[in-house]
Amino acid sequence: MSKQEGINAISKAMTALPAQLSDTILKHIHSLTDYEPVIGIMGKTGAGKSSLCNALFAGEVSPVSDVAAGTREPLRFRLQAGERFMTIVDLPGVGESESRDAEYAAMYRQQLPHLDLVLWLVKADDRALAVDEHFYCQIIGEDHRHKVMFVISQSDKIEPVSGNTKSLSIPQLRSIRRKTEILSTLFTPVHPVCAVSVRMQYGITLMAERMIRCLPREASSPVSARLQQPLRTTRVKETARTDFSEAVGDVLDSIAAMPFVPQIARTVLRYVRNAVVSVAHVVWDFFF
Ligand SMILES: Nc1nc2c(ncn2[C@@H]2O[C@H](COP(=O)(O)OP(=O)(O)OP(=O)(O)O)[C@@H](O)[C@H]2O)c(=O)[nH]1
Ligand SMILES: [Mg+2]
Repeated sequence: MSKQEGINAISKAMTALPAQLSDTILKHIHSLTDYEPVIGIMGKTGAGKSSLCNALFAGEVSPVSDVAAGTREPLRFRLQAGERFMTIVDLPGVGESESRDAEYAAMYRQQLPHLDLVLWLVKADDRALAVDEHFYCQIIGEDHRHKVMFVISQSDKIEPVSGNTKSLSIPQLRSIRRKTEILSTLFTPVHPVCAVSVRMQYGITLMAERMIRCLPREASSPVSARLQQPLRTTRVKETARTDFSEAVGDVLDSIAAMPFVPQIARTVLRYVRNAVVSVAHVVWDFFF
């Protein structure tokens, strides 16, 4: 299956449009298929950020900037899987000194608009949540909270820890549910709180499915393509497929709304819109 075949199929659904207009639309669809997502990751040091990224995403990781130890700059990693790229930004600050709040606020104001989603890890046995709450309230502006997804990490470390190294015990699962409720109350997050353990491979599939649902339309398919193979579940693919076809619909709508488009072309555009969206839905596999 090649990308070109997908493009051809979409192009066929637009034969009624003037060539110039369908070319413009195809160019936009091309850039949707090439979109390079950017995911931020936050949490205190040792929360399990690197471990979770490795559990979620496949591919070669290369640091983009090497920053000297001690400097608190976001670390960018570019992840390559085949011809596809994704960027992970390791964001500093949580649990550090309040005296640097102004500095962090400025850094986050600069970073957040460029991130598709931020995974915020809270270690299961970390009770110093006031620090996270302070940071969330002071540093992450209201208008970016929809980009934050809270994840309870290292769930196997929650009390009561047993000798079992394969799965969480029933009392631990109960503690996890309580911790989830505590975080939900404390942060009133836009998205549901997830719990994972990389060590025990607990909760990762569900977390990945929710992450795909939290992502903006244009980002869910490219992120799904970079997930570890077992995490590319039917649900992940269906969410991504629908998002992609709706993003294609958005392209047509925005072009139909442009002032230079002649009335007649606008009418044809509205007429073919749903057919194009349906084709995009079907040919998703050619792209991702
Ligand atoms: N028991 C257990 N340990 C884990 C889990 N995930 C990570 N760890 C361990 O926790 C430690 C910290 O994990 P990292 O992934 O390096 O954490 P980090 O947030 O990237 O840390 P910094 O980059 O230093 O901020 C490592 O020793 C991991 O092996 C988990 O699910 N369960
Ligand atoms: Mg790390």
